[in-house]
Amino acid sequence: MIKSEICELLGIKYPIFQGGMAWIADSRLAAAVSEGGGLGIIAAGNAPGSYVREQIYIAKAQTQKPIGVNIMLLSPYADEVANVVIEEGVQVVTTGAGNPSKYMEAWKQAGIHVIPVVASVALAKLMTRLGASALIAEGGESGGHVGELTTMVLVPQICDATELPVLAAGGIADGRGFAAARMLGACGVQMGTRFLSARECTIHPTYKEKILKATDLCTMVTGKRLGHPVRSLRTQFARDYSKAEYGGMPDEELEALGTGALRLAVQEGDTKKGCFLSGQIAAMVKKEQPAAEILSEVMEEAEQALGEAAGWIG
Ligand code: TUI
Repeated sequence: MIKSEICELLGIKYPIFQGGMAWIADSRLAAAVSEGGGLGIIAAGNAPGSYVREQIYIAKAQTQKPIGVNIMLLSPYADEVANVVIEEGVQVVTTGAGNPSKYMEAWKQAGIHVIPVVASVALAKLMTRLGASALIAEGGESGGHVGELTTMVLVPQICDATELPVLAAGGIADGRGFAAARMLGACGVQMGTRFLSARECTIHPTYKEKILKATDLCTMVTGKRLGHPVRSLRTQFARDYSKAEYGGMPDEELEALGTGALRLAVQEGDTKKGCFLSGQIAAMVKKEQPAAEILSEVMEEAEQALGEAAGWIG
């Protein structure tokens, strides 16, 4: 059994978080992950507070175990959702795509464990000062909104910059990735793409199939020009968007092209207009399986990998 300080802090069995993927990580997936021993996280994405409140209710009816909520800081509803997590007594809040400083005091007052995603040493230091419970260091191999640095480069620097427990994210989908993350100084991992293959993940069957069939060079980053780079599968949509981005389409038109694309992928499986967010590791996600099985399999593989590593020393 691999021990981790994050398990003791949060009262979970395995040091594995499920990423708060917008439109995807709903109460069903989050409850299944928490029941399976990890930390299930409901994604607020761009949804209003009422949606998040409802998802929290549903998840709480399905599991007594801790559940997290991810707040996407670019959302127009971020302020509203920031209050909902306080009102609903959520135990863990993760944040993404920005700097959550203005909410930290209120969340801490409410006894919430705040675990921001950081993509730089500067933000890691600031979050440590403001009282975060742990940090998620997410490298650009991840799906969705990406920072500049890779996981390999980011994680050890974040670990050196803070005393807090650090979870590694971006490019991790199995026990080898988990073991590597531990070697870099992380106490655990967050996985997104791997959980797209969970049986309890309710994305459109076309989305799931695309992940299961993905190969090594299947993802690309678009959106750099507007300041919000996003990694997704290299679909017709992604190629068209990239062409428009580098072909000089005006900002407003480019913005409009991306609007609603995530929902179209998740709910309709629309390969022409949908944006299928995915990490680079999709190629290693091979089959659909229950979330609980993903968790136990990753931990078992990690134990084997770390056990083998111990034998390398003569
Ligand atoms: O947030 C994510 N992944 C996401 S958010 C999302 S929705 C979206 N839609 C349109 C445009 C952009 C996003 C889809 N996927 N992951 C966590 C994450 N946070 N990765 C990187 C960061 C990050 C980057 C810079 C966090 C903080 C940061 O700096 C903030 C600052 O002000 O210093």
